[in-house]
Amino acid sequence: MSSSSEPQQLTFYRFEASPFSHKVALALAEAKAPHKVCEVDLFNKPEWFTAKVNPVGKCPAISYGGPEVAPEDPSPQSEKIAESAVILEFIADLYPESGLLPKDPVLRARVRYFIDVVANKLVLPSFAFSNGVEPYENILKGVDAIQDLLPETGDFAVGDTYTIADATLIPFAARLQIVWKTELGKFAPGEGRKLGEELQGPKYTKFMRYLNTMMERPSTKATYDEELIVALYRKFYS
Ligand SMILES: N[C@@H](CCC(=O)N[C@@H](CS)C(=O)NCC(=O)O)C(=O)O
Repeated sequence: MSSSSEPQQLTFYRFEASPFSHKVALALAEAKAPHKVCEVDLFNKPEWFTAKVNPVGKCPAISYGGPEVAPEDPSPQSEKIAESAVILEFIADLYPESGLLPKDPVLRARVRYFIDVVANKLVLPSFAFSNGVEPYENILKGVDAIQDLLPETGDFAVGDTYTIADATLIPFAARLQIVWKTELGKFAPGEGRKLGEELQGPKYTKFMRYLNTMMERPSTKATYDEELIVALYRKFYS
């Protein structure tokens, strides 16, 4: 595939309810990046997806460049890119003026450090709690670490603009609310509610202020369908 400074066709293969796909949806929305969406049914994964898009079979993935073709039959001339963290950096590189990755090297390092903390200290404990293998206290430790990084004032995770650090945190932070509202998960009854009580208590004011602000942001509203996710959790945990 030839490279060019003008963004080319981009097809986003997603499973809408997935937080990893949500990261990419947020970055595309914030960059105002023209793209096509192809929903992949992960419960009934189509053969073409693994054969032609992502051999690992996971969403999100994108195809970039090459001719305009049907998403189910991507061109061999397009680049196929997987892994949400890689795709987010790619979108930031395609749209440098979006500010998704700041130009300043120090801010770039802070964005990447923030992303590392979210991945290791919030995402892993959140899945472990929902699968009934770790207590919610491990999530709170992750939120502590994130809260320490959040600024005292201002809306964003790092610096003065929306970055891929925000697009990485919001999908998982938003889904914590579903855990405490619905108690859907393999944890003991009442544990989800206790998590919610802790997070809405005085210790986590800064984190909740950040989250509430981000939930009102147009890119979040355009990409987050709580009912759809609750329906998936019901299917998954029943
Ligand atoms: N590390 C990957 C994780 C993606 C992932 O686990 N996606 C799940 C949906 S939440 C998936 O596609 N699962 C289907 C499968 O594993 O077959 C990323 O960040 O993109």
